[in-house]
Amino acid sequence: TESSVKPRGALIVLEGLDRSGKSTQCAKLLSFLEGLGHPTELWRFPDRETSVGKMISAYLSNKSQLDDHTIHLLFSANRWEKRSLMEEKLKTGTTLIVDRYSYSGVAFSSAKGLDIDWCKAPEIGLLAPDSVLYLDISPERAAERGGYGDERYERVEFQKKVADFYQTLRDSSWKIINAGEAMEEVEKKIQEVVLDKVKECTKGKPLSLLWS
Ligand code: FDM
Ligand code: MG
Repeated sequence: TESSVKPRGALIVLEGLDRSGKSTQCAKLLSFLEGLGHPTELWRFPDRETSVGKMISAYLSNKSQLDDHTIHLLFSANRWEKRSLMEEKLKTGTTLIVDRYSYSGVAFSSAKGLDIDWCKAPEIGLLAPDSVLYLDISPERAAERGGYGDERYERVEFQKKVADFYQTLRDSSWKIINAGEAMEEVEKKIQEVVLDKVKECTKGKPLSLLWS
């Protein structure tokens, strides 16, 4: 059909442990794509600006306590409240670079002991990324990188469990980037993968939904 060949923006997700370099690489990728003239925005989850996001932020900084299921659903709600804007941006040609998405949601909550299928369920129907780039670093090396802050989850033992669940979640479409390499190397690898995807989406690659 005519609409299926409409050019659109690409949904690019970066995932990885805390201190894997996601935020730095997201910022670099944004200026790279902008420099090539592609309309691009950088998003992150949790989006701490919304009212749901403020509850999440209070929880992460240990200012509030919440049941594990409750905070899981808030993280998911935080993605749902941005879903329609996300679709609109993509359909009007803006590429979105997203720093963490549903995979963080499932990996972190499963690492606490919640059932993985229960964790996936509220993500069903969100937009599926065109590309997931996983910045791969060992929990020990990540911890050496200037150490962690005071937020919940920033502990090596916990991050090890998160890494195991990321492993369970990944499929053959994920691009595993060795995040232990020099920053410039990581940057170049990400650029290659992402440019291909941006081109596919320009040619009308259809949007699909999680969880697939
Ligand atoms: N996190 C992030 C979750 O537990 N679930 C989610 O759905 C998302 C998006 O929140 F420890 C965790 C991962 C991390 C923390 O993320 C805050 P940032 O990227 O450090 O802001
Ligand atoms: Mg953090």
